[in-house]
Amino acid sequence: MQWFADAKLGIFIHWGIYSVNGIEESWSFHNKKISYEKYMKQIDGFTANFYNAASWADLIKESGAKYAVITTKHHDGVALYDTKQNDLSLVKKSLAKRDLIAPFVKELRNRNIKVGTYFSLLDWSNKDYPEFLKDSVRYKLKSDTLRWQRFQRFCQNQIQEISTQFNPDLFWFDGDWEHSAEEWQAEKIRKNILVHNPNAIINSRLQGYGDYETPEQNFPVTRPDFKYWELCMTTNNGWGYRFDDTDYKSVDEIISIFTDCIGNGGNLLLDIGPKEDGTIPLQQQNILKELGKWIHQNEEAIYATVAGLPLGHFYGASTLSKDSSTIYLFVSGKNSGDIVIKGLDAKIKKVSVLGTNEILKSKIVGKISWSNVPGLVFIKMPENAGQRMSVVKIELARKLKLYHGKGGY
Ligand code: JFZ
Repeated sequence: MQWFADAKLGIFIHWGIYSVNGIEESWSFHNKKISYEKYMKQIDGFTANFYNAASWADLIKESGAKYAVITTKHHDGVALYDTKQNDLSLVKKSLAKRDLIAPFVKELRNRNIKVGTYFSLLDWSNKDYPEFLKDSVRYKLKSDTLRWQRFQRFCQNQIQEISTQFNPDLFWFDGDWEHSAEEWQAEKIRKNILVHNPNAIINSRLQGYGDYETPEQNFPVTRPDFKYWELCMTTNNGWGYRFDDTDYKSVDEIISIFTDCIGNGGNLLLDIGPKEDGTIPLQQQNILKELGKWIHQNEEAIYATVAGLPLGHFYGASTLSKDSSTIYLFVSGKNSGDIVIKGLDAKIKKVSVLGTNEILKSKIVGKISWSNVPGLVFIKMPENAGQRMSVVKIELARKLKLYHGKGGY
């Protein structure tokens, strides 16, 4: 899990036929906003005409992400790679006429970016799959176990294809909620993946057989207690390309969310949705580039770090160097007053701003001689510390020690 813990940022890619009309991925027909037939008709309009896997990978590199996760098949059952299990792929059915995953995997590997494959276990297009529309099922699993076994074989064969064709570093499953671990044979799925690649990482959406948790869109308020986790989040409102979705998060908002994730020991998996022709919306390109600029300026506070000060010591996000002798505080660029740290029981060697190396004055306030409760640390911020979030680097004379008590006398 080490590369994952160190990666901090991943880019999620939702690409599929839903980008043709620019409607919600898979859920739009499942929830009957559009008929299944009309939804599937989008396949005729999918071209991948300007798809350039190298420039996608360049953009991801530029964003500062260390891994990417791309949809190999969403709930609609349309594969983006050349599956031999059925005909429902962009290779066989669309004008793209080629495997869209293989070139991307190659370009990621060329740039040392880890490869993640999203795969939906549930497949609302497969005739052997029980569930279909929100209020209709094809059959009851218990009433036709042979039919379900046929689907299981299909599903597991597709996972096997992905394993052998792309050898992903990370399997990002989805759609597990419609069936139990036993019904999916989750244990067997996990085992087969690890037989092929013992180092593969599996997300949690495999009914308990994964390696890390995946809160989605919803931001954790208290620090999650699982060791590894990743927040997946959209740049606007939808996962796939939606021409009417202009509700983008600002770069500053994304930086603030990102620092909060890593400050709490997690990763951010930030989503983009390319158009059917393979171009990435300009707003999303801009977000990734600007985020990358900020990350590259502050790398020291990001990649080689672990979760920062626990709740209560500092009102903001922070990270720690792995040897816990350096604290990195993330401070809004607009802040120009004092910042305060409570309960820091360690001698401060030096306080500076990352990037500019400006030295900051710090002062211990309210340390009582007869008490072992540490005083408050006040740090003077420079006026107009920076356009975006700044990082205050606190070097300690020894390893971090914190007082987390309730005061007293
Ligand atoms: C899932 C997918 O359904 C979604 O399309 C996207 O791929 C995202 C990353 O993962 O998100 C969910 C999962 C469950 C529900 C909604 C979205 N749900 O139960 O309503």
